[in-house]
Amino acid sequence: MRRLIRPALSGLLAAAGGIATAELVASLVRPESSPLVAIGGTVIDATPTPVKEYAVATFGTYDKPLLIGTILIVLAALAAAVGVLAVHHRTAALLAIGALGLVGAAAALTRPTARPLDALPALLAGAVSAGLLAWLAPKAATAPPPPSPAPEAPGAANPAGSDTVPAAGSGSPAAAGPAGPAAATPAGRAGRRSFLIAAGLVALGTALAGGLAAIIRRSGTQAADDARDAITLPAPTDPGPPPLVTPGFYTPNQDFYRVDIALTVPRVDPRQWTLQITGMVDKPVELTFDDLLKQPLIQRDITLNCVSNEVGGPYVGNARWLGVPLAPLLRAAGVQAGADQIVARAADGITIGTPVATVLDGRDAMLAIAMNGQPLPLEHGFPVRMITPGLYGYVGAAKWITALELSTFSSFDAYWVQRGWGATGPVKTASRIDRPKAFAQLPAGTVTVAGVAWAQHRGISAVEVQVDDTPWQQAKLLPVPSTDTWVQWTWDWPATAAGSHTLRVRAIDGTGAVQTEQRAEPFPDGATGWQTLVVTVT
Ligand SMILES: Nc1nc2c(c(=O)[nH]1)N[C@H]1C(S)=C(S)[C@@H](COP(=O)(O)O)O[C@H]1N2
Ligand SMILES: [Mo]
Repeated sequence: MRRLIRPALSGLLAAAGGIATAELVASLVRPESSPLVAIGGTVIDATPTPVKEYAVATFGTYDKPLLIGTILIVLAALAAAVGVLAVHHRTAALLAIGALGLVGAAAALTRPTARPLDALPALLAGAVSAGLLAWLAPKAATAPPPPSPAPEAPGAANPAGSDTVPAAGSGSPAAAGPAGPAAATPAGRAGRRSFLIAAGLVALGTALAGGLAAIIRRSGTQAADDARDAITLPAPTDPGPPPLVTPGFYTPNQDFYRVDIALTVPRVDPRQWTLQITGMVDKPVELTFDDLLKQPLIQRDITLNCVSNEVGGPYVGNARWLGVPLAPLLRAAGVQAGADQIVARAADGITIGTPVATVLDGRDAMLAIAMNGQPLPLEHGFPVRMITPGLYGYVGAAKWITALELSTFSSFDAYWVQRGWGATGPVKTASRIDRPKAFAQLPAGTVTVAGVAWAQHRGISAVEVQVDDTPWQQAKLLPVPSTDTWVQWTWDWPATAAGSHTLRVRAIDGTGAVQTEQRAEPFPDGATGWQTLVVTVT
């Protein structure tokens, strides 16, 4: 076993050196061309929906670091195996490590946003790794521990001049240690030293390249941040209702949930950015960011939520958006008869299909450029994203958009629809208890039960709370600017009876429909069911 350590280590170091080189080159060329990002993206696209659901539900925003971590672990295991393979089959090992580079290049080239140069980092990773392995492998093999002297021949002397390390294979950990009592032969020691020096050099180079890549990458984000800071937001032509002052009504940008497939946040330069409106239109349009800022702007409060949100879950937020109404832009382009889907294309390669009807029916569907008074944060779609009140994000809220193509639902399935999710994605009525928390211990007395409820564009007409099996109680609804936002509700519970109690909430939407009790998983078109939690009154 011990004799495999150095070969495995040489495989690991060779791969690490290659990956660090690739990261460095990718940071200079394009962050999306990193083989780790490309392979990660390929894995995300190929992951079966239930697994993806599980990952989002279980790991939340940590799903991405976890994915990259897993890929690194798999690569490390493969690299160690290749290092061991190099002991007896050097050529095969070099080919295998080169092949890993080709896999990375294939992943990079098949990404939806691929450019030919994206293959470069992965190809370099393969070549550098193979070169490093070719250099390290002989050194790792110079001093393989010999078989331990057979116990039957305790007297057998170490053959003089052997370049092996006597007794190193005996199984005693100390024996192989640098200060082990069984001293290495001079040649064995020299071999080990040359391996350690080489390994140290590769480790150092890897750390330097990796560190430099991280610094360059950060400066790239900085450039996008600077472009964002340089934007002066125009005042809205139509400012909408005045902002609400109720705490918690708006979700601060830094707390706003984030769900997307982008392993690196796209960095779109607004000065280079254009939006194409093409497909089934009479007059295709191309707009620059400045063109967009010159359009009449509306300001609206709109709640956004994710179809993957579980009952009681966190993937919902409310913000004040500033943007260009989409309907007039579409009308100017002249939507042709039969076009029922707007396919948004985005810088992360995704496609999001929005029903034309929802955009043209008078609701405030917009191309948003600001969120809560700030240009869109990079993670939330800078410079321009769509917001469609009443639709889940995966059908109505494409971030980092670059093109809108008028099309039909029968001729094109967008990204999530290809993966089995519903095509039109209207939000379902939902309600959530934010206070008290599940399993809270509450002193007897009046307990304020509070939360939010949403049914964007239909609105919420009532929220009811039930304690155990007692009659449903009307919660008080706080004011809202429109039907497009969540509604904050509170109800004072006279919690007098000590013991365990079940709290339940349900909402009634603006059409009078009661939120269904029927439990449904998020897949394929949104979770349903009443949130229920248990608390103890003491
Ligand atoms: N370009 C792009 N836009 C996207 C997505 C994405 O993966 N890529 N995810 C969508 C989903 S599923 C949701 S719920 C919302 C989330 O928007 P947020 O991250 O700003 O909250 O963005 C939508 N727009
Ligand atoms: Mo979503």
